[in-house]
Amino acid sequence: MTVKQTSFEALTVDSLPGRLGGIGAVAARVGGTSATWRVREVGDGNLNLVFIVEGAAGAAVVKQALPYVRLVGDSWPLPLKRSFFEYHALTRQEGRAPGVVPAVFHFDEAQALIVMEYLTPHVILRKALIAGRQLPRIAHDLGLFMARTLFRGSDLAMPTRERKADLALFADNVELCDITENLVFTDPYFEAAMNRHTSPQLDPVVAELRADRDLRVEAQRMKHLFAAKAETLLHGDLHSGSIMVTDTETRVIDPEFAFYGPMAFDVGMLLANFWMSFFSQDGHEAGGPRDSMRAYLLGVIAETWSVFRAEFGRLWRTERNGMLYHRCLFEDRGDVIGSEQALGAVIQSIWHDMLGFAGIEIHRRILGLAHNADFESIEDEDLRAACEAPALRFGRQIVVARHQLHSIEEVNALAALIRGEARR
Ligand code: SR1
Ligand code: MG
Repeated sequence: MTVKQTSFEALTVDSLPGRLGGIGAVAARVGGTSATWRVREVGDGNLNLVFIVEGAAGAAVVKQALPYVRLVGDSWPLPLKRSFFEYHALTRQEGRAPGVVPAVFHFDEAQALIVMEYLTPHVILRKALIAGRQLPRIAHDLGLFMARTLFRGSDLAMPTRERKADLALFADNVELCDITENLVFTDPYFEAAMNRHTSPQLDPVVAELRADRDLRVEAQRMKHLFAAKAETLLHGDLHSGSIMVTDTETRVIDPEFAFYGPMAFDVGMLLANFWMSFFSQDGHEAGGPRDSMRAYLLGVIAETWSVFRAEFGRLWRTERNGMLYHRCLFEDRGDVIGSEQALGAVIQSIWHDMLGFAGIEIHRRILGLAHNADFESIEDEDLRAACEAPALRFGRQIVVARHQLHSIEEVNALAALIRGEARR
């Protein structure tokens, strides 16, 4: 008999079948008796436990929050309620961009656990890009996902009472916002205790960046925007480790950082991770040159932005039923040109903000606490630093000069130029 656990207790590989075997939605999905389930803990993220449970009928993933940051340990407590926000974000994302996020089978708030679809044979996008795989669908699928979730979660589309209620709900995701506010926007720009970087190779460029007044000012302007522009429900942590892929499917996972913030944040974080992959490819050439991978990544970046912009425009024309840019001021009085002008202004503001957020994401992954495997898996530290230094310089340029950059092709050309100069 399964006894319903009321106070939080972290699952283990051994306790999981007994604890979840009596939950109908889980038992039906996995099948057989829980005593025969095969359970593995596979979490390699910074925060949570993740189990894969397999049985006679199928499999499921069980994700459980821990009351602390897994990466650091129990010296850094973190509330379990992030699981609540992840669950609610998943349900909203499913409604706004159907079929992209994993299906949820069961949610237990007290145990901070979500039982969800096991995605197989999907792999984490970051690992695929490190391995040099060129996924044909990611730009299209992710451009659509971002446009749909960001547009449909905003006052462009939602009844404003509903959006304000949702904003209030997610406003309590304070501690995860606090992680982003500090680790992403502040710590990289001074000698914060938890920072680390490839040293001594990067020391000169790190000193240069931290001495850069314009960069510090612009980074804080971006942080101000992040904190103050409660525009839409963000994924909040949309990097290539939060995406699972096959050649034919792209799925987005892990929205525990969800909150109402600026649309450009998700877009900037995602494109930053593609640009980091671009700069890191020089460190993964043991199996042969990665020129075609670099060209592929710049193509992915351009296509993601173009699909995002096109889908955002389509939604603007067909689903703009919220209180912003009301049709009574434009289409209803025959002024389609005015509506298109307003759309252009909204896209332009996302564009410039996206570049600012992207540059900062690049900096924090090289200078802050939470690094990414694109660079970290390059064992030769001289080679790693040779990849990271131009990425840092590129990041600085797209933050500080973001209002002078006008097209994605121009930004990609800048990335190629900065990489080329570093290799001379
Ligand atoms: C302490 S958490 C560090 C990072 O891991 C998560 O995936 C987020 O990206 C966060 O910034
Ligand atoms: Mg995550």
